[in-house]
Amino acid sequence: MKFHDTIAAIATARGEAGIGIVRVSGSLALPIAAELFRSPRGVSPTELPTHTLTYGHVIDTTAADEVIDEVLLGVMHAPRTYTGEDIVEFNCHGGIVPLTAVLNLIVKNGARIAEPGEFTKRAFLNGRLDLAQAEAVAELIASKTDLSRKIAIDVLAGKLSETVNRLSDRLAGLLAEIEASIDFPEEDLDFMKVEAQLETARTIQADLTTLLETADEGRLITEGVNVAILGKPNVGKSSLLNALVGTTRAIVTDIPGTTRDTIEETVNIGGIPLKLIDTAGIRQTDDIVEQHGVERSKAVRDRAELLLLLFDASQSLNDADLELLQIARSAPAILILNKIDLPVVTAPMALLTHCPEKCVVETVIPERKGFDKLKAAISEELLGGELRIGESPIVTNARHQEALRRASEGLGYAIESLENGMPPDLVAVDLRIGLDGLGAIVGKTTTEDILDRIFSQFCVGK
Ligand SMILES: Nc1nc2c(ncn2[C@@H]2O[C@H](COP(=O)(O)OP(=O)(O)OP(=O)(O)O)[C@@H](O)[C@H]2O)c(=O)[nH]1
Ligand SMILES: [Mg+2]
Repeated sequence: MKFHDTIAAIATARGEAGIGIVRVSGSLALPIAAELFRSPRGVSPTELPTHTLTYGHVIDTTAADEVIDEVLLGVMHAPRTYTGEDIVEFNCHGGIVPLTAVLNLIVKNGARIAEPGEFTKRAFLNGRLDLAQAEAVAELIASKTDLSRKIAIDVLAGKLSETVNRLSDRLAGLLAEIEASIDFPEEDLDFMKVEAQLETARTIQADLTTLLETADEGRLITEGVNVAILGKPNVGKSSLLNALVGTTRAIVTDIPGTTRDTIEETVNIGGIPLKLIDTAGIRQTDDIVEQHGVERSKAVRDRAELLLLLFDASQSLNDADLELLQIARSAPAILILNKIDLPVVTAPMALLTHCPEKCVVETVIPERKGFDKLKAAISEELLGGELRIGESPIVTNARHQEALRRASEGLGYAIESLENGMPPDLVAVDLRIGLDGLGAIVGKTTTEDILDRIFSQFCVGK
């Protein structure tokens, strides 16, 4: 695809840094560089070999050749570039003023400021990346843990697309076979043939399901989970937050009712970003501020995807404890029996009689005693144990999950139709829904407005 305009943007983050990059892509990239850039050797950017860096200055020719910045100019000729077009990159000094000055000169010479994600959109439209790979670029940039980085880099390398394309090819093969029996109807009486088609459809469906099953885990890894820390006053909730975060984020005192408002902090446990939410201790109180805090704790409890429920081993269970145990019976929760360094009044068994299905972890939070077990219990509760990232790709993107679901649904209907001896043209319709779903992941069957929505979420300059 050929675009008529040349786009430019500051590709690095705003703020002060050693370098900052202004990227230009399009047919005017080299002529614009020739206009603005002077090397001491007097070589014009149009004569520079591709994929090289050259030292020089950016000059404003309309202001008596004023030097704007000292730069390294990167020159990359189409088609082996990120966008598939000619690209030049001005490696400037990393401050917003020099960068903006260079960008303004580029625009004055005929480029247009790029929309968010427009470089990557061009890369997609020029066939340099498929849609799943293009989205992985944004996911890589936004990754919060090393694990989400690893997954994104795999998708960028084409691991997910390969799997999806293979599934797609198999489905297309089946569709071709079934369409052939529409054209030659006498053959659809062939029982053996329908059995073989069913078998093929079922194996494709099984592989599709395996891929789809990675999605819940995958989204957990990239998006993280809300984890509420709940318990009666003084049980050690804020101490737990601080210990897991590794700093004194929340105030800890021996006065019950210390925490009044919710405090949130993200930590990485077992590769999953957990948004820990410390709450006010739950009790009946006349203090207005504390009452609001208690209300807020209950609201947090409702939107959390995992509850860490704290109990004090040195005290007997009270009404607030019993209420939490009641909640734990029907919610994802880990029971933490804290302060086991003190004379023990409440034993794990006392909690287990109320919630026999749950895991109880005994801790001494200030000493981090029991933390390995706690972290293992959190991973177990969220993922059912260790993360399985290996050869097969993991789906982390909501759009991909939805498309796979659609594909699986279409294929499911096709299988049903085959089982019930429906005419092949009906089976074909369902198979096409399946193919469309798979095609949407890599961008073969994606509409313009979906593309716009995807790329508008990118940062500027990418
Ligand atoms: N002995 C002992 N003391 C602990 C332990 N964990 C926390 N504490 C102490 O218990 C007190 C209360 O701790 P916090 O973390 O403020 O308790 P909290 O649940 O946040 O209390 P509120 O904010 O009032 O609801 C502090 O003095 C902590 O040092 C423990 O395992 N053993
Ligand atoms: Mg507290």
